[in-house]
Amino acid sequence: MIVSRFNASITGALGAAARAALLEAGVSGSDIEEISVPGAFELPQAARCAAETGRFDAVICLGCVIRGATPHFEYISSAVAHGVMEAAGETGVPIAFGVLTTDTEAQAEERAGPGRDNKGWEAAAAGIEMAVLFRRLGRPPARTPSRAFGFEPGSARGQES
Ligand code: INI
Repeated sequence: MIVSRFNASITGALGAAARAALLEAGVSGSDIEEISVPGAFELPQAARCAAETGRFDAVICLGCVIRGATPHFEYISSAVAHGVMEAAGETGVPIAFGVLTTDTEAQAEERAGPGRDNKGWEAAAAGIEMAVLFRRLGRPPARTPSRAFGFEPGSARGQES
């Protein structure tokens, strides 16, 4: 997973929830690689780079953009969403979008709290589901040794076919 350091208390909570979701799904801790980037704007660049290595069954992008007084928010949010979609389309690797775009810090905190409503958890669950789906559709597993999701299709709890 790729975690942005901007608004670090929020993104740290997203990262912890994403990791918990992966572990609960049966992913081994040693197969989860965490990559840190400065801000949300850098997420798609790092996601593309990670996806192109062929080592990852899925990439999970986690960040938090909070609206300020300038149009900066719109530029970053839009660039990140488009960049993630483009990187996923062009690399063929599922890339989950766990980037909060909120008006206030309080709204971000609400979405980064404990439990399965945490958007990091949701992004990790989406990443797993897409990786399993791609495998079912015939995509070969990530190159070994994989440091991503070391699971076989259907082996993750809740993903049995
Ligand atoms: N990056 C964020 O992840 N969230 C923000 O709210 C934010 N704001 O508000 O500026 C932000 N800016 C940094 C940006 O993502 C890049 O790291 C920076 O522009 C360097 O490329």
